[in-house]
Amino acid sequence: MLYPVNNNKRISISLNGLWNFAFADDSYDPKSKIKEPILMGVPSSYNDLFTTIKERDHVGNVVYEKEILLPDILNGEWRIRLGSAAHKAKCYVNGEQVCAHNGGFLPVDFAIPSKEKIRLTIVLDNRLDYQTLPIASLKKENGKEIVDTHFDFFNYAGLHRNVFLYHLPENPIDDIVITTKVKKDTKISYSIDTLSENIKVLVKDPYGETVGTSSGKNGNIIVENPQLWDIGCGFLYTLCVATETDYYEETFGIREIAIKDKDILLNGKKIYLKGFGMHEDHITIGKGTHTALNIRDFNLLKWINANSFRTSHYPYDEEMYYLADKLGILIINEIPAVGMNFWSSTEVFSKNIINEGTKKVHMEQLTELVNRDKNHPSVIMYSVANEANTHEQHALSYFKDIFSHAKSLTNLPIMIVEWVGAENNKVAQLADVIGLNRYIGWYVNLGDLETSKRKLKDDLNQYYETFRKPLVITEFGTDTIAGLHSLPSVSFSEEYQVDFVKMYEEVFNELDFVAGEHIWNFADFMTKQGLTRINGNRKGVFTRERQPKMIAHFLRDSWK
Ligand code: BDP
Repeated sequence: MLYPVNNNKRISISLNGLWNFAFADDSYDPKSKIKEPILMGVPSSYNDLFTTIKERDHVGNVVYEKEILLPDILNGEWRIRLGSAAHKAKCYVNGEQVCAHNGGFLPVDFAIPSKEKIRLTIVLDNRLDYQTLPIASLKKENGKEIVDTHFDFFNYAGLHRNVFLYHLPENPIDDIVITTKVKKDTKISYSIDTLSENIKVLVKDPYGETVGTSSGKNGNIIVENPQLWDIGCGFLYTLCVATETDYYEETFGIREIAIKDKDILLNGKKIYLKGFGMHEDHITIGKGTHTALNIRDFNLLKWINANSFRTSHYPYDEEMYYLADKLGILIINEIPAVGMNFWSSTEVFSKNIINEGTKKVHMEQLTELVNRDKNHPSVIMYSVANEANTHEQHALSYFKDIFSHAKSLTNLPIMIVEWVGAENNKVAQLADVIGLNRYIGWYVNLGDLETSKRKLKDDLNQYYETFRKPLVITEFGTDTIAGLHSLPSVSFSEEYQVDFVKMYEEVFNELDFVAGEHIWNFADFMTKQGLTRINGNRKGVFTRERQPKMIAHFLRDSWK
């Protein structure tokens, strides 16, 4: 499914802005209009727009509603596209259900079966359980339903991303897939999904010059002396596809990712990842997207000399990928398979808590993710899970299926992000690159960086000895209160964050199989309330307002 655009054949109209909204129970009937609507801003999480805990922590359904007069065009098809709908969505047109979707971090796209005035109703459900991604337990406590999340970010919900009304011509171009090979003569291969027979294709460089042409649904185009897409150099070509009825331009970069022994190679050269695990998280709008805030984040990534980030712990808004494409930033693209451990002795795979139903959802979301992001040069690998209980015997059969499904969708390397020690890990062998989250010196050995250093080095060495794969340290960090200083450094101070990261980097510098470091986290972010969370997780290198802590200056220098 291609992103909605405006051109000589297509119309795309933003439905962002004011919507009608209501809290609702399971008996809500979309046949009639919301009786006493609350005004709501889209895109945004609804949670932090309210002033009471009851509204902020609401569990269950909410309703978004908008009346639209469709422009008078007879041919073709009007469609709606929600950038995401957290977490489960049922979509109605004039009270009739037209679509249902499970998963709050990927697009929902459906046709409108009418050509006139419509009432669009989206019923969203923020309840999560063991057969959703992310994973949570749905419980009743003190007569109230609660979503006991097994992940460390606030369960924001709402229409988080851009909403479009868009029009497709008859026999539209349904999809375009582009792959590139970097050889002596660079080859661009494309395949186009459409019912049209007469298809013309051309490739333009960023200056608008045509550098290759072709025709037909599938083909190869050779570009002489291509400019490669690279770190800090987001050189983008455009594949322009024209049929009798439709036109679409899809940007792409010419680049090749490979894994060789302990190294990650971009265009045949070894790279070292410097950057962060991030979150989509902002004051007031929660997980809502905003172009200006996205730009600020990219400007900070550039300022600090980062070259990459992981979309911990779910796919981000598409604009983040377009910005990364343009700016030459690398992305590890993660599916929301987070919370697959309960931080207790409970076995989640072996006890069939996470089961075939979960696996089906996991696979469906991987398919949707790769389908959405396949043409972004910034995406260099996919992460299939974060901190699952991979020491359990049954985790192996679960992840064998997940890995083989991921491999059937993409040629890019597949990562799993681990917390389990190498000696017990049953799954990491399946990955092309292993992501490792480590908090030695924080959750264990707090304050003792000397012992931590020894333990960390042994631990990483053991990982490499066991699996012989490149290792990216996908999380390490300390909660740090901006403005709290201490000499000598103690936990929660800005000095301790610097000493901790310095020690980790000293270890990484000694180990050539460490292919990258992603600090946890880019910025402070909101979590559920908890005794180890001071109005959220404070491991940010930047505050939630996107201002630097002391560590940011250290990293800027170290990553130069
Ligand atoms: C890791 C999780 C991450 C948490 C982090 C932490 O992957 O989501 O926020 O720990 O504790 O276990 O800060």
